[in-house]
Amino acid sequence: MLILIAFPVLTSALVMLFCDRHFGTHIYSVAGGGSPLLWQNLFWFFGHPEVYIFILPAFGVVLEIIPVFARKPLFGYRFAVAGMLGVSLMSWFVWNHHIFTSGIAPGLRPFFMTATELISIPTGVMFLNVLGTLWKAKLRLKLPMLFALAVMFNFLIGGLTGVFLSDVPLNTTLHDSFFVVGHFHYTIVGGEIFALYAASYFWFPKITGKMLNERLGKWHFWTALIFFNTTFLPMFAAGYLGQVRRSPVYAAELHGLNVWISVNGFLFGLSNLIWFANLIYSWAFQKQRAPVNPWESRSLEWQLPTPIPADNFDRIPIILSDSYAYDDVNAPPVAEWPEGGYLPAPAPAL
Ligand SMILES: [Cu+2]
Repeated sequence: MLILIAFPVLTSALVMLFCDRHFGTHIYSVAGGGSPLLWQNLFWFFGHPEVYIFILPAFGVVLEIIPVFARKPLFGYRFAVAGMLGVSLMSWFVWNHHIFTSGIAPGLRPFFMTATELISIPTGVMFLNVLGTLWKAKLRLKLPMLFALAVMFNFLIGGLTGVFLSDVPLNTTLHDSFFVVGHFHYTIVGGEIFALYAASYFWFPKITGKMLNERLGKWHFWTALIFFNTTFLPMFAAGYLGQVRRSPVYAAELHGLNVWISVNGFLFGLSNLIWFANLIYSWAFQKQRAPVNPWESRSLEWQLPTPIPADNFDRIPIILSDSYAYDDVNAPPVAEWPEGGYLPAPAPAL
């Protein structure tokens, strides 16, 4: 829904930009009576929902993985769904927080400040879902779970600094500083890229029929988590001390901090090579086949054999019990297929 509404706005803005550049119109240029602020408004009317277009699938991955490894149903499933719908709706009423300092009417700012602070409530609901699921659970700390927990850790910092930045007095001070860069990367990299890591370790066995190597995965996890944080956490300090972004000029007293950030940024980059190496090694060179359902997930895709048949389900499965009924030892299998079929053979030991 967000994509359907947001992208046409960006496309229209780009068409008008194209006309300005090539057909002599002045939609955005002051010289011809146009308004550059119109571009900023159109871009961010697309741009803020866009960050939720990124993060909602990442939340979906995390909320799907955590019950499997906590062996409990997702706490407050309906609230999680309501939270996602709430975020989707509210994401249309916050875009001006990107342009508080651009010369918009100051009277507009309290509305967008309040709306932005309110959107942290449905986001916070998803933290409650995760905490409630982890509560008193016996965790299986496998790689997908470690990365899912890292998403929650990183995104907590990303989300809280977002509340800081939505506040107009702080925003006008911290605008275009490294504080913003740190906040952005805690959400987009610490949240979404880490969710991509989690998803890769989780679904790799179903996609390729091979497990990702556990030892390489542990190395990837610890180096990525540590170097991600040692790169981006100091950015909040650098920004607060006055380091602006998009500038080649660093104040002398911030030299040490900036060098630290650069070195750790490269180390974080290198940690991704371990991930790539693992993907290639495990897929191409590892002989051992993965079990059909290595994580004992109750989700439907794991009830299919590996490799997944061409049409996924050749017959519509009959659902016998809840996909999240991890706490019910007497729960029947998730699904059965009429006239037999896809229920997997018992998983061979790893
Ligand atoms: Cu925004």
